Amino acid sequence: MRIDVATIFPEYLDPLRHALLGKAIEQGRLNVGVHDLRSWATGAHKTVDDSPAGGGPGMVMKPEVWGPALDDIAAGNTEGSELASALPHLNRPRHDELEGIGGHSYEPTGEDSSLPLLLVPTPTGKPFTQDDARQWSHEEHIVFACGRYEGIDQRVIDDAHKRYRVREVSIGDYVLIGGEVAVLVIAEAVVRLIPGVLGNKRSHEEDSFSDGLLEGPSYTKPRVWRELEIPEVLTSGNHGLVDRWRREQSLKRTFERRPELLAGAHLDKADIKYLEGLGWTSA
Ligand code: 6GU
Repeated sequence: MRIDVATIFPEYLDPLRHALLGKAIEQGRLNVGVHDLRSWATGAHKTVDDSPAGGGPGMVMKPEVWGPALDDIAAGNTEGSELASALPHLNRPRHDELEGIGGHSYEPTGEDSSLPLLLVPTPTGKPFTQDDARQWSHEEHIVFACGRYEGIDQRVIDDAHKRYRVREVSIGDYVLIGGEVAVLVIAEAVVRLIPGVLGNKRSHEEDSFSDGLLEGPSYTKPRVWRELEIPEVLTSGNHGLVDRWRREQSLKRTFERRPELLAGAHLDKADIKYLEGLGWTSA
C-alpha cells in the first residue's frame, strides 16, 4: 500500500513513520509520502486560504492550491519529501493515461476501482468505522487531504472525482482544528489490518467491533495482585468455559457501554438468554 498525505503541517504526520506504521514501512508493505501543501501555493506569500464566499468567520482553503496538489499526488509527480522506498512509484503513468488499456472494473456506484482512494477528514464526513478500515486495508493507494480552518473549497472535492474515488470521513462527533490527527487515527486503523503487519490474524478476529461487540476485560500474571484475583475460570484450564465466559463478558460490557451495538450483532439463543438476564430487551 502507498499512503500520501497533503497538509500545511507535515511535521504533524511524523508519527506515521514510527512504531506500528514504521514497522510496515520497514517490511516493505507500506510507502508513505507527506507533502507540504504550501509547495503548490503561488505568489510571494504562499497563501493557501482566503475569506469565505458569502461572508462569515474563518478562512477557506483555496482551490487553485489544492487542485494541482491533488493532480500531482494522483500522478506520482511529487519528488522531494519522499521516502527512498517510494521512488519506484514515481513517473508511473497517470490513471487517466491508462484509460482504455484494460483491467478496469466498475463498482456498483459507477466508480472506477482502479482510481486511488481520496480520504478527506472533516467533522461533516461519514463516520469512520472498523468496516471501512477492513475494506481500505486492501487499497493500493490512499491519499489524505488535510483541511484546516473552515475546510476546503467544495469544488476541490467535486473535481477530485475525475482522478479519485472520494470519501469525506469523520472520526467522531467533536471538532478538531484540522484533519491531521484524523489521518493518524485512520492510517493506524487501516495499516494494522494489512496482512502480515500485525502478525497475528486471530488478534484481528477478536478485536472489538469485529463481531459487532466490544471485547471484554483481559488479565495476565500474577494471579493475585494487590489482593485482587484473576477471575477463577481463566485459570481453570477449561477452554470451553473460558470461551463462554469471555463471550458473556463481551455481551455484558457491550450492553452496559454501547447497547445500540447489540441490534447489529450476531446473537445466538444463549447470548439472548444471558442478555435478558441482565435486563436487556430486544426492540
Ligand atoms: Cl476527520 N476532521 C476534523 N477537522 N474534525 C473532526 C474530524 C475530522 N472528525 C471529527 N472531528
